[in-house]
Amino acid sequence: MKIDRLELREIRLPLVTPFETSFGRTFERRIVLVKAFSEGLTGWGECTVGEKPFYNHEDTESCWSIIRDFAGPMILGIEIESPEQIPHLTRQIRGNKMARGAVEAAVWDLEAQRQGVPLWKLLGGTQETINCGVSLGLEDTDAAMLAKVEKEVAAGYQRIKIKIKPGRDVEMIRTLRKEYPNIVMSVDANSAYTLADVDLLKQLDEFNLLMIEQPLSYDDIIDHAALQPQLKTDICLDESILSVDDARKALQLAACRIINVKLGRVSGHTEARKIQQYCFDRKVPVWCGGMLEAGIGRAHNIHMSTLPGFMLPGDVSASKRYWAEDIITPPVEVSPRGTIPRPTGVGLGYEVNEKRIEVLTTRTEVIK
Ligand code: OSB
Ligand code: MG
Repeated sequence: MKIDRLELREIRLPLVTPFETSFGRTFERRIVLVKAFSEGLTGWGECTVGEKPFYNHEDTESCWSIIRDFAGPMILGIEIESPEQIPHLTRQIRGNKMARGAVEAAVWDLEAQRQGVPLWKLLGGTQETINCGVSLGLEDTDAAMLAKVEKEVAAGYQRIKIKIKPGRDVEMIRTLRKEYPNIVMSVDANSAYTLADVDLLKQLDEFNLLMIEQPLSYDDIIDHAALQPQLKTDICLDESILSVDDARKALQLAACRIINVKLGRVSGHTEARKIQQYCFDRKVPVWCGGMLEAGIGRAHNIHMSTLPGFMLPGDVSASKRYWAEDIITPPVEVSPRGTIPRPTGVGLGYEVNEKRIEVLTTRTEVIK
């Protein structure tokens, strides 16, 4: 197949409730969508980048220009036999993986449609349903956090992840654990601590957490390797794993025992699948992370999560937790057992609501 043209769109989508991490609060998303055209078919990708370069170095604006000026032109008009060629075609671009991953995602959707199969089948997914957890943003009070935990436990989610930061950590988790001693619970620090905080982090061991996600610097593996042996709790790396090579290094150094795979952070399905395979071969669990995606990104996450290495519940939750109305139909729904069935339709298996996207669009650009 040859990609004839790409259409870039930026949409604005307000969150139903603000989401706060240790690096800031998000009220409204600015999302870049990529629509790829080939032989009468169209494929969709969603860029998973944040509005500000606070999670990683990329932002909505940088992704727009990288796709428009570099990643887009590099894949146009070239005979592509498999979407796995996309990382190779864009290899001259250093970093900027979320931008490149969005383009790759659109081509995977296209190829699945061209073959007339659901994306999970093309990727090699084996799981019939995926297991879902939720990520709960920071709250100023324990009471507010407790109310959120209560709601999501009642909804059936299989794992509750709590964002933490200095001052909102040990005592808050103690309060939550008192009310919910037996639920599967984890914490995510988004790099809010340093090795100087090891005594504090050790105190989290008493709460029987499934994992502590990214306690130290966003670009660190070495200090995490110094921290892991001092903790009983498993460390999960998110921010600092950008490739299968990073996963190998982290596991060789025993810097973590679990890996969070985010499609954009690792540059797309091709690399995500490699990380998943590398970890699966070593019995290291991976799970699918989230970046407050709208429906297209959420659908890609669902397909990825059917791969056999995704052994722990992911941050793949219902559309309604984030959006009054999603950009796909039907919206993503989670069963009372905390699962999502793999889609049965061709490609993403959800209908992209182009009318809704049109209404939300703040800018469009065609790359030919
Ligand atoms: O670290 O997992 C993270 C959201 C934005 C940036 C980073 C993270 C998150 C989340 C939300 O935890 C996960 C979701 O999309 O539900
Ligand atoms: Mg995280």
